Amino acid sequence: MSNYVSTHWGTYKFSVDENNKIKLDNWELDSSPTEFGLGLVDAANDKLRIKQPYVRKGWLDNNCKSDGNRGRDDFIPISWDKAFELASKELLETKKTFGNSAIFAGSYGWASAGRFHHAKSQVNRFFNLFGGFSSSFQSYSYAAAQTLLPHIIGLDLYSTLDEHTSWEALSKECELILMFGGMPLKNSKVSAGGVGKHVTKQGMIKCIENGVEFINISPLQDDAPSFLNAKQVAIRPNTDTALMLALANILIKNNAYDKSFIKKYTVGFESFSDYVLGKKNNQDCSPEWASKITNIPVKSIKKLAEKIISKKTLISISWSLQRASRGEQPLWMGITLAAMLGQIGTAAGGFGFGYSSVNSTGDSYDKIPWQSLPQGVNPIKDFIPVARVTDMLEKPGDEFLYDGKKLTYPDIKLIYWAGGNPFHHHQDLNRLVKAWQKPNTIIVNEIWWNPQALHADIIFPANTALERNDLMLNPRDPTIVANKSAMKSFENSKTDFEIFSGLAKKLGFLESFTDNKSEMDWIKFIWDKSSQAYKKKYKESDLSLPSFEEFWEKGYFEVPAPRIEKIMFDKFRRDPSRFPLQTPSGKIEISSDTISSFQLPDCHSHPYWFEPYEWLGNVDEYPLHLISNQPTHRLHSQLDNAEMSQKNKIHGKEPVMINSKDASDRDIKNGDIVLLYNARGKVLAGAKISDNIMPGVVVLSTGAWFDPDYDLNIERHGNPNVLTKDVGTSSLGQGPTCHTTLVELKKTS
Ligand SMILES: Nc1nc2c(c(=O)[nH]1)N[C@H]1C(S)=C(S)[C@@H](COP(=O)(O)OP(=O)(O)OC[C@H]3O[C@@H](n4cnc5c(=O)[nH]c(N)nc54)[C@H](O)[C@@H]3O)O[C@H]1N2
Ligand SMILES: Nc1nc2c(c(=O)[nH]1)N[C@H]1C(S)=C(S)[C@@H](COP(=O)(O)OP(=O)(O)OC[C@H]3O[C@@H](n4cnc5c(=O)[nH]c(N)nc54)[C@H](O)[C@@H]3O)O[C@H]1N2
Ligand SMILES: [Mo]
Repeated sequence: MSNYVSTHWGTYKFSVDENNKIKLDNWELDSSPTEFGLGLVDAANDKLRIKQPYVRKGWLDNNCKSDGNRGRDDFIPISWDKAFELASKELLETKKTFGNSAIFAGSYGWASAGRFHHAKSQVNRFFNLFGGFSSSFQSYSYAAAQTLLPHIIGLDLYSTLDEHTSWEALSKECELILMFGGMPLKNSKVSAGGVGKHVTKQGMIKCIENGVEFINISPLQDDAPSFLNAKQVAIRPNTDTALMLALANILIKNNAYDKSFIKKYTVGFESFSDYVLGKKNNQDCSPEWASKITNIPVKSIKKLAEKIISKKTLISISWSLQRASRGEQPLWMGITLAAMLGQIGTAAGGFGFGYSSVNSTGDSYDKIPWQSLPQGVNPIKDFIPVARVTDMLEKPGDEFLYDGKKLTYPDIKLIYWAGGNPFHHHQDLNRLVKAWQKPNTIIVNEIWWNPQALHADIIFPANTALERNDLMLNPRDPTIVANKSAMKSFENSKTDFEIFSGLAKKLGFLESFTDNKSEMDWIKFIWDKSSQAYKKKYKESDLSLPSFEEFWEKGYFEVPAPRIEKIMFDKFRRDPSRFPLQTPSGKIEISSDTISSFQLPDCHSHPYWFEPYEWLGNVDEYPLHLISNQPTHRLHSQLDNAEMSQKNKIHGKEPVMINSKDASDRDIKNGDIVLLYNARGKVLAGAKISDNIMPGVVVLSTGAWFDPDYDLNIERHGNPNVLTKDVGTSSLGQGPTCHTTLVELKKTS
C-alpha cells in the first residue's frame, strides 16, 4: 500500500517513520514532477503556522468594530469555543441588522486541491445554509476572456479550454506556433484541483520532433522553454493587438487571407477590415504604424506575415495578455487573425488560449463530470466581478457597468474569507488596505501567519492537505488520487469542514451543514456519485470505477477515459448549419452587434487598438514596464515560506529581473537591493540582471508575502501588487490588469 498527497502542483508519495517524521517523494509515474512541492512538509510544520484561534486586540477593544488598525495590530489567543461564539454573534448581528447581502463571502482563491476539503465549496455550503451572501464572479486568471468569449465564439471559457486541439493532433499537422506571451513550462506545473501526471512538456516535445516551428512573441525570452529553439520577437508589453492588426493589414493588402473561410464561418469582417485599412479613423494599421507601437522592426513584422501566410499556423495566446488594460482585445484579435488564416476547425492551426498556462490544456482526455460537495443555492443576487473588490468596499451603492449591464455595489459589513489571499492576488494593495478597514468585521480561515491572517479580526487556524483525507478528483486530469492524512492536525488547527461545522452548531444548523456525515462519509459519498456519473457517461464502453475500498487501498486510479484527438470547432467547420456556434449569428463574430449595442467607450464592435493607460509608448517619471508573472517556485503566495521559494530570494527579497542596460544606467549590480516605485507605492526587491528580458521591461513575479512597513510606506519583500493599478480591463469584462504597470527603479544604499 502506498500513501499519496495531492496538490495543485502535483501528486507526491509519502511515508511516515516511527518518529512520525514524514518523507515526501516524487510520484514515479509523473515524468515532470514539481520540485517545490517537496517543501510542503516543512511548511506544514514551520513556525509560521497558526496554532490556535486568535482575535485582534483593537477590534475586541472597539466593541467588535473596525478601529482602522487592521494589519498593524496584536492578536490575542482564544479558545475554539470563544472564537465560534464571537464569529457567530457577528454573523447573526450582521444578518439581522443589514441582511445577508452585507456579508461578502466571495472568498476567491486557489486554496488546496482536494475535492471535499475545497475551501470555497465549504464556504458556499455554509453561507447558502445561512441565508446567502454577496458573491464574486469570474477569476483573476482570465476574467476578460470569460466575458468576451461567449459573445464572439459562443462558448464559455471552460468549454473553450476543453475544446482545445490536442498536442497530439497539432504535432501531426501544424507547422508553426506563434506564441503571444510564450508558453512558459513553469506555469504548466499546476492545474486547479490537482495534477496526476504532467503532460505539457511531452506535448511540446512531440511538436518539435515533428518539425513544428515555434516563435516566441514576448518581452521575456524565458517564456519559451529552450528546447523549443523558438525565435524570439521582443515586443513591448500590451501592444500585441497592434502587431496582430498589422499582420491582418498585410494579409488584406496582399489578398492573402482565406476569403471563403471568412465568408462561411464568420460575420462582421468588412467593418473590421475597413478599420484595419484606416477607412474608419484614417489610421492605416500598417507595419510602420505597428512598429512604432510595438518597437518591432518593420522588416520583422513583414517576415512574420510571410511566415504565417506560407505555413499552417496556430495563433497561441497566453492568459497573461488579457490581464492587462483592454485585455479583451488581444484575444479577440488573435481569434480574428486565426480566422483570416482559415485553419480553425482543423489540426493545422486555428487558435489556442493558454496552452501552457496550466497543465491540462491540449491533453487528449475526455472531461468527466465528477461530483463535488453539494453547495445549495445562494438566494442573494448581489455580486461583483471578482477584481472589483476594492471598488465595492470604497463605493457601496454606486453603479458600475459589467457586460452591458448596470450593477450596484453592495454595502459590506462583514467579510469572510477561506482559501484565498487578496493581499496576494489583488492589485494596488495600498488602496485595498485602506478599503479593508471599512467593514465592521473580517473573519478568515488561514493556515499561516501571512498577510491575509494579519489583516483579519478573527482568525480560525486551518490545516493543510497533509492533515486530512480527501480525493483528488479534477475533471481535467485523468488520475484520481486518495489523499491520505499524513499527520494529525498541527497544534489546534482544524479542517475548514470542522471550522464551519463548529460555527453551524452555534448557529443551530449543524445537521443540515454536515448532513450527519463525517469526513470519510463525505469522501465515500463523492466517490459513489462520481462512480455513477462515470458509469453513465461510458455505459456503451462498459467502463466503471473500482470499489472505493480497492481504490483507497491502492492510493490512485488512472481513469481509462477514452483518449480522443480533439480538434477545436471541427464539427462547426464540417457543417456550420448543423453545428452552429452559440453566438447570435451562429458564426465567429469578428464584429459583434451585441457588444456594439452596449455602446462602450472601451470595447467597440470589433478588435481595436486602445492605448494602454500605462505603457512604454508614453512614459514620463516611470519609464519601466513591470511584468508580474506567475512564480516558478511556488503557487502564487502558497509555499513562499518553503525552501525552494526562499532559496531563490536575494537577501530575503524577491528577485526582480532587469536588463543589463537598465541596470547599468542606474548603477545597479547583480544582488543589489533595489527600490521599485511609482505613484501607488514602493517595493524593495533583489536585482537579478539578465538580458533575457528586453530593455525597458522588468519582471517581478507575484507571490512574495506582502510585508508592509506602514510607517515608512514601503513594502519590504517584493510584492508587485503594491505597484499595480486596480482598474478593470474595460467596462465589458472588468477583469484585473496587473500586467499594465509602469515603475522606476533605483539602488538603495
Ligand atoms: N500582480 C499580479 N497579481 C496577480 C496575478 C498576476 O499575474 N500578477 N495573477 C492573478 C491570478 S491569475 C490568480 S489565480 C490569483 C491567485 O490568488 P490566490 O488564489 O488568492 O493566491 P494563493 O496564494 O493561492 O492563496 C490561497 C490562500 O489560501 C490558503 N489556503 C491553502 N489551502 C487552504 C485550505 O485548505 N483552507 C484554507 N482556509 N486556506 C487555505 C493559503 O495559505 C493562501 O493564503 O492572483 C492574481 N494576482
Ligand atoms: N509555477 C506556477 N505556475 C502557475 C501559477 C503559479 O503561481 N506558479 N499560477 C497559475 C495560474 S492561477 C494562472 S492564471 C496561470 C497564468 O498563466 P499566464 O497568464 O500564461 O502566466 P504569466 O506568468 O502571468 O504570463 C506568462 C508570460 O506572459 C508574458 N507577458 C505578460 N504581458 C505580456 C504582453 O502584454 N505581451 C506579451 N506578448 N507577453 C506578455 C510575460 O513575459 C509572462 O512571463 O499560471 C498558472 N501556473
Ligand atoms: Mo490564475
